[in-house]
Amino acid sequence: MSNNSEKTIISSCPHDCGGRCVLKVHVKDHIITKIETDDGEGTQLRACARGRAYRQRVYSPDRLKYPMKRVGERGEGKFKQISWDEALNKVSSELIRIKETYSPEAILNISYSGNTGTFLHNQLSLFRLLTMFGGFTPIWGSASFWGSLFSSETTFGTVTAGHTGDDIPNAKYIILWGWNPAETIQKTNTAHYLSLAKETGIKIVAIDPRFTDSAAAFADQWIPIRPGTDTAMAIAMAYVMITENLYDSDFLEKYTYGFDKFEAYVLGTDDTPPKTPEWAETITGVKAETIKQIARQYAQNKPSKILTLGAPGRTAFGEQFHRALSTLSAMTGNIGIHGGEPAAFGLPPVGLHPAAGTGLIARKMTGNLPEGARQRPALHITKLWDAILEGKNGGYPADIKMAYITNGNPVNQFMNSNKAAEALKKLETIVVHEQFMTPTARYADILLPINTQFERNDIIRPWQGGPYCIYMNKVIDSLYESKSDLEICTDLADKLGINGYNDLTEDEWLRDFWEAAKDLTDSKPLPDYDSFKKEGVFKIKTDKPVIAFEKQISDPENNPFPTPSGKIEIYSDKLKERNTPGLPPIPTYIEPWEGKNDPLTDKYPLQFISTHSKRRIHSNMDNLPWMKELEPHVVWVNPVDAGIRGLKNGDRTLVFNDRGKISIKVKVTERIMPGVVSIGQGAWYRPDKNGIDRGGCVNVLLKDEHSPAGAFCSNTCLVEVKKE
Ligand SMILES: Nc1nc2c(c(=O)[nH]1)N[C@H]1C(S)=C(S)[C@@H](COP(=O)(O)OP(=O)(O)OC[C@H]3O[C@@H](n4cnc5c(=O)[nH]c(N)nc54)[C@H](O)[C@@H]3O)O[C@H]1N2
Ligand SMILES: Nc1nc2c(c(=O)[nH]1)N[C@H]1C(S)=C(S)[C@@H](COP(=O)(O)OP(=O)(O)OC[C@H]3O[C@@H](n4cnc5c(=O)[nH]c(N)nc54)[C@H](O)[C@@H]3O)O[C@H]1N2
Ligand code: SF4
Ligand SMILES: [Mo]
Repeated sequence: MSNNSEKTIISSCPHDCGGRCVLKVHVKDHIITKIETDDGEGTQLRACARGRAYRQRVYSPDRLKYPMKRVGERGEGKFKQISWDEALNKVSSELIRIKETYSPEAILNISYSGNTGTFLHNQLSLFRLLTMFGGFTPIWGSASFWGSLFSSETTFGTVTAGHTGDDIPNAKYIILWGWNPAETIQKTNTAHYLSLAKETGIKIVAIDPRFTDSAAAFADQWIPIRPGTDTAMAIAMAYVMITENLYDSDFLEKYTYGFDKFEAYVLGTDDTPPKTPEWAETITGVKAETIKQIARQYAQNKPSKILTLGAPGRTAFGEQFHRALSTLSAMTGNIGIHGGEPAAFGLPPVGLHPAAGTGLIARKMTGNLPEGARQRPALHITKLWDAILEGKNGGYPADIKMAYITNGNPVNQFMNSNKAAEALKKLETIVVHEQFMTPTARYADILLPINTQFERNDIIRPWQGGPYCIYMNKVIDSLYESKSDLEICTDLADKLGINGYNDLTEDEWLRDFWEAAKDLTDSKPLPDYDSFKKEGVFKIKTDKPVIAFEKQISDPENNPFPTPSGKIEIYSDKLKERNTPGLPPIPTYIEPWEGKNDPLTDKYPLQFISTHSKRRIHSNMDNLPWMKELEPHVVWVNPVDAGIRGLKNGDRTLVFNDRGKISIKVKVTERIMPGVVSIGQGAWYRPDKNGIDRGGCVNVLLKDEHSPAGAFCSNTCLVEVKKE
């Protein structure tokens, strides 16, 4: 084919948004000219504005172009170009120095969600290198949905507990519980299935402190609720179902374990107060009558679905929220049936097995591990800054001396950005692999430029599983001097004298993965590698929606749930034994810190939530002009709260608490309930000389604390707002 002819190449976005859509990339003379999306057979996997704008990200003047070393202060962003050889010599000599002077666990690997669902190019490149080098301190905790994962494991014994999106129109009643898929992508096409449901007249309600685009587009009723109190509403719904005999006692008897203990708590026969709708009204701000109505409608319109992902559980004691919702789905027998849903982690039992990528990488690694290269004790993602500042003296497992950061923007995305900045200044060495000069990259000593997915080959599976996969074909050669994480780690392995890190080409790796995927995946047949690569998209044909726990419900004798009791565990003996404060064996409402009764409300009376934004994938794309046009970055404040503070639409305000201050314009709107304010997460941290963040990064405000099981509490926070 001549260089002049235009070609169309199939790819996708690998960042951590909930979609995995088809990008049809047009390329002419090695330049990307435009990006279209799926117009093929079957349900189309249509890209959003962010995916279609990706050309601007690839060709952004801000792309990191060559290796650099820091010449200014950490955080200042002053760097000087160096050669790859100098950069990699420095990185390898620092790795050796830190390991030999201190110990391997002095090296903290902060690699996060820059690539998710990709088989080859992801955070495992560094994970594998550092493991083969002799170990490091890893991190744990999913900012996204740890509460939900924990709940699904505890209640159902597995996280494969969701339905495919095409089951949505099978429901008779749908609750969008802190769920906004019109803006915050969950599974590709969810909004499409919700519109089908709406067209057929299915009643949809939205429970959310904000009147979201999803509520506006799909819901018949909006129920504003105080952040972090949803568990109380769910438990009061159980009260209504029990006292009005609106629950399926046969289902509970046959399939669940420990309902009687939950029932005693709900009714108050265990010496706690009864969890009446009136009790919940004072906590949640939702009228008792509304709670009764929702409980009755959910129970009486079977099959019914509660759809949620992480936001109400991204709160203090958020684990309880997910366990309470799954209990409601069990009480109504909405599990293992089409149109129902276990209100659990949304991974459906279909599609490429995740272990095809990660598992094979792990297998390849084990043959080459040096003595003692075991996994070290991990640090929770909310505790990294304290761990660096306090070390072993503060009770942390290691004294951290070096941070190696790939695929993440932790200064921006993990809580307490000001503390992050302080902590990173304390380290001896920081290495960052990035595509852009992000707030985290500004702290690097050595900053290495990474190519984009269009500059390499990969295979990707949908974020929450699903019936398709995409071959992300390389579109153009790597721009400037950029490389992939894998290429850099391969070069470093040479410098470090590590044998067997990477003896395969990209194509050989992907071929191996595909063969492993074929063996591991139930959905058969998968096409051969070469035709998959050529076609780009493989949609697994299913004759009906794929749902979780069908066998466990239709034939329970032969298919117990993978829990200790073999049943759905409303009560958990494991949690009883674990005996951790804040993790009771049944789902209960526990009052969050920084909630409406916290004495701190005297100083900071507003509850603050941070939502995922339609113009960014976390912090990715904050710097793209096309995305800036899509939505202004503002704080939402209700007219009542604005009135008290003399704020008018468009005023510049300070949103603040003891942890930090953000300067941001206000949107005065009834789309948020009184007493609550919100800002889209992901804007880049840009502190001025007075320490006021001019970029609008929400994590300046958030407390670096996690819930007892590890949930990330980014919707638990108190602030005040005033005119700047
Ligand atoms: N307050 C608050 N904080 C939050 C949230 C919230 O709702 N509120 N949400 C949380 C959630 S759910 C999540 S998942 C986290 C996300 O946390 P992060 O994963 O830290 O966030 P991203 O902004 O996606 O950062 C990924 C970075 O990887 C870079 N990158 C992309 N591709 C590559 C690559 O191939 N190699 C390398 N080396 N880098 C690459 C991108 O440029 C980007 O800067 O944020 C969490 N933080
Ligand atoms: N466009 C876009 N899509 C994304 C992402 C992105 O960055 N951009 N990130 C992806 C990732 S990694 C994740 S984890 C998911 C996150 O997915 P979600 O957690 O579902 O998304 P959020 O936007 O944080 O929150 C959804 C809704 O919950 C509401 N909410 C907040 N706190 C509470 C509460 O206490 N109670 C109730 N009832 N509602 C509450 C918010 O107002 C918001 O409308 O999104 C994914 N999809
Ligand atoms: S950003 Fe997410 S929703 Fe948008 S096109 Fe890419 S994968 Fe799809
Ligand atoms: Mo996430």
